[in-house]
Amino acid sequence: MGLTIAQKIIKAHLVEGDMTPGSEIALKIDQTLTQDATGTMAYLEFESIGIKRVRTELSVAYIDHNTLQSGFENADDHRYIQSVAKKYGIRFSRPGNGICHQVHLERFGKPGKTLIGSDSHTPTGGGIGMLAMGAGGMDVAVAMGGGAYYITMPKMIKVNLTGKLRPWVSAKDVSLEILRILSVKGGVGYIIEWGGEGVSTLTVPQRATITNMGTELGATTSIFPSDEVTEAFLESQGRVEDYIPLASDPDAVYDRIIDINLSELKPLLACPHSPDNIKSAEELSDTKVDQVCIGSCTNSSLADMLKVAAILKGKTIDPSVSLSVSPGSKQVLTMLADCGALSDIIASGARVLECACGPCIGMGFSPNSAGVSLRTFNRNFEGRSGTRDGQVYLVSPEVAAASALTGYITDPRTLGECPEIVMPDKFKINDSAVILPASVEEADDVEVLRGPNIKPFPEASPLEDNLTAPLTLKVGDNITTDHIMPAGAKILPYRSNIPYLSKFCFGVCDETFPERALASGKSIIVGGSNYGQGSSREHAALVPLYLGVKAVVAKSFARIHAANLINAGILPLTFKNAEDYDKLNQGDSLEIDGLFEALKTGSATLKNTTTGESFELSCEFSERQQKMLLAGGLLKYTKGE
Ligand code: MIC
Ligand code: SF4
Repeated sequence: MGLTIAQKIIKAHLVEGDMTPGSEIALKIDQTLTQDATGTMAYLEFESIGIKRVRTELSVAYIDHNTLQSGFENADDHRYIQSVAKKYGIRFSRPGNGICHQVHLERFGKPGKTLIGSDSHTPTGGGIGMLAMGAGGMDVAVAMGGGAYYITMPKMIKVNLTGKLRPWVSAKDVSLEILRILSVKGGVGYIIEWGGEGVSTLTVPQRATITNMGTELGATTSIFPSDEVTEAFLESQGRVEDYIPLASDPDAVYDRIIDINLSELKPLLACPHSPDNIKSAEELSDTKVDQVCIGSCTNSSLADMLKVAAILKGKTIDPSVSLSVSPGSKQVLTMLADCGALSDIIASGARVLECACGPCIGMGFSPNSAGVSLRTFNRNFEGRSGTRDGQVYLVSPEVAAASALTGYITDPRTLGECPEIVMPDKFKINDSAVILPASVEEADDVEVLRGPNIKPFPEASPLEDNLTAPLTLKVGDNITTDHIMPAGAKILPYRSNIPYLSKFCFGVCDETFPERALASGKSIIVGGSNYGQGSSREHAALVPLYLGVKAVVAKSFARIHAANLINAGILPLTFKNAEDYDKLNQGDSLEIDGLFEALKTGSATLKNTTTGESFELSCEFSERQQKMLLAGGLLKYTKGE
């Protein structure tokens, strides 16, 4: 039987397990990336493993999230990451060099390689034919130490593309269309492979926009073939030697095939507060817009920025709109400046922000109260913008620029002819903002610089056979990690200070939770389906761990968050009958007895001692996961404690 592209890369990197969908497999990881908001914790964990130098082909530490430096905290963390990178053999991408996924695509990604990153949008690398996955910091730490990365062997979806995007319609609209078809849970357990004759019409940055937002589908990752378009991109980045062709076998088997005709797509938006709440721009054209933000790892390539500049050229944005533009990398910004497009953006009235995540993670540029904000980003979860009642819509750069000019949600097709942009044959290469690590000989003398904001991280105690604890929080479906552990300018600087962060845990849902959980000592959380969707932040597990959470019982879990819970030593258990969710109430006293046996049989009984009812839970874990849970998490398991 033929293989898909992803299956070929998996086969070439398989170190344990067999490739039957649903079973656990272990993969050799060629490259890792971290960003600063998850990186500090990942490097603290890496240090605690006690290895002298990373064992990957390439590891890069990016600084792109926490760039505000409104106090010493971020600056200290940056220094810490820079010194750790120097000591342990990791390249350090300085603040200002750009968003990790954009820079990695430009300078480091290689078709056919495996990459894990402590950021959920690592699948951006699938645009260049990499098997690139988001992971928790601990998993990245272990991979840097040469350990394998464990996933459940995914099933395969093929999206068969035909036709060609029409003027004013963009790769972002392809992402929004697949979200409309599949929803934010539709990709869970799958790798999404993009194929068909339409693929050759898409550039690498367009492909990367699409694989980037595969994360919003819950997919393990998304991937494109590596073809002449990939080769041309690598050539223009001065690294054609990294090219290898990659295609699926003609008789490759997919679990599901979805057809999308690119020629039929139109400009779309994801409405508040979910990336799968899709409407067309023409339907929403009466909606007044207060703010427009262009950038993020989804839409900050040179081509996207040139398109925006061409739309804005010679015009002024509507007086009621505030527009921000954050180019994705120093390379993009430099080339925009060199060709004069940056001047067109500035002259239109835009505020040009640094090459970083910026508003996407609530680092400034929060909208006004109840403000309508159009963003070329990938997530519009409630409160993520920093304004609790902000109304965030996800859009393409074309819709963003058009709407900034008119002050209303605008279908850009109403603006007349779409301006043509000319892409250069060669990108401007200057890697001076990537600092190389010390040599093996010099590494011992490098001192790791720690600031006072770094506090020890919590570690779980080994699993106990009986868990008796109150239900301290009950939440609904699609709870995101932004609900569990919010980000934003006020909180992000404390990512290496779990005790401080814990005060904000579940703040969007219930501000009283942290106090209640601490007072209870041990507790259990109950959730709906797709619990923990969104980011890879392991803080969404470490902070509940600190607050005494021992188990989360949900209808289903998002992939990375479930792994983070197990890594932290918290039990993710699922209802065997989803209706049992309705029979539990916040404040109930719960008991799960015989956990050691339950791990072996895969079934546990949850007793609600308040009502006297009992429910069956699925407690199915691989042997490795069982050992981790028994030991009290991944680090203890890895160190053999
Ligand atoms: C995000 O987009 O939510 C983030 C911020 O990039 C996160 C990582 C983090 O929380 O630090 C992600 O996507 O994994
Ligand atoms: Fe940064 Fe936003 Fe991308 Fe996350 S989604 S990596 S915050 S740009």
